[in-house]
Amino acid sequence: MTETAWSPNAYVRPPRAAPQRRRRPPAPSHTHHHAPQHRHRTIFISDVHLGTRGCKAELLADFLARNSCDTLYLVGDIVDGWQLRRRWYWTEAQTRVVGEILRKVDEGVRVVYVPGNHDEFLRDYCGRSIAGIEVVRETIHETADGRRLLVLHGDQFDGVIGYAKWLAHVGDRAYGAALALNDRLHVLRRSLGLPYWSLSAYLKRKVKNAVEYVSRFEEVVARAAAPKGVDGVLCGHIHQAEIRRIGSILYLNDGDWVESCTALVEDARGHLEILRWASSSPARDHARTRDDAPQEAALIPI
Ligand SMILES: [Mn+2]
Repeated sequence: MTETAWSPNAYVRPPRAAPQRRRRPPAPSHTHHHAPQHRHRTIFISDVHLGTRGCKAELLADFLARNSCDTLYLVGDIVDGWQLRRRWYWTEAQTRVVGEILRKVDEGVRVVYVPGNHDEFLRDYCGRSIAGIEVVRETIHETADGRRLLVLHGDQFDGVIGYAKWLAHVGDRAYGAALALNDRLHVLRRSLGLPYWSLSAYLKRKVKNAVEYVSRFEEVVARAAAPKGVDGVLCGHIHQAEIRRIGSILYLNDGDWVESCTALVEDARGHLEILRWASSSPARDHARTRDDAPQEAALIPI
């Protein structure tokens, strides 16, 4: 038999003739390296927050195993140093994410790490290479069709935005939960003789602020990029994937792997698009039950 069907049952790992020359990361048992690969020129991901419960490590390991590229950009907040200082939270799936990234390095993929505010401890190593990964403060990516994109995390603009950054995380889900809580709160306040106060109305105002925060962030980033003579800017930080033109600048955000599970990908012709892995992956249902904590995800600060 010359052809082997690539089904999990038919595949038998051939015996190794000689010891491997290069030490490889442990092979993840649940991801499917023989599965069809989605081929990209470039993959951008950020805001993975490894070390937190909110991190969708299962989905990300699956995404990395099934998507190949020439260059992988890690656009900050990949490891959550803030969280790890408080309490160590690490799972097998998170180890697999690290393994999949190192596997790409071994396969010859150029991996570039632009540290964010949660992994700012890595900013001390900018200009160095760690485990084959280039660490840089910010960089320029040139697309296949010759456009120049400034790549940075985005936290440097927090100070000029003027909205509390945690508001960006008060989403619809928290609002829905608040509506249910609102009635019970009302009963409690009445029994204590307190006047009516609407938690849901309070949060609705906050959500409106969150929307304003996001659009303001996008405008501030685009405005900062314009004088640098680039065609666009790519960042993360606010956990909101986006591709839109702001003035003369193409604003791109690759989203996050805490809530939306998004990556930004470029194809061989320079076409850029947002990839939403959670809604397209067969691993989704599996991951939802094992590696998901939606109520905590909303609490991770950007
Ligand atoms: Mn950040």
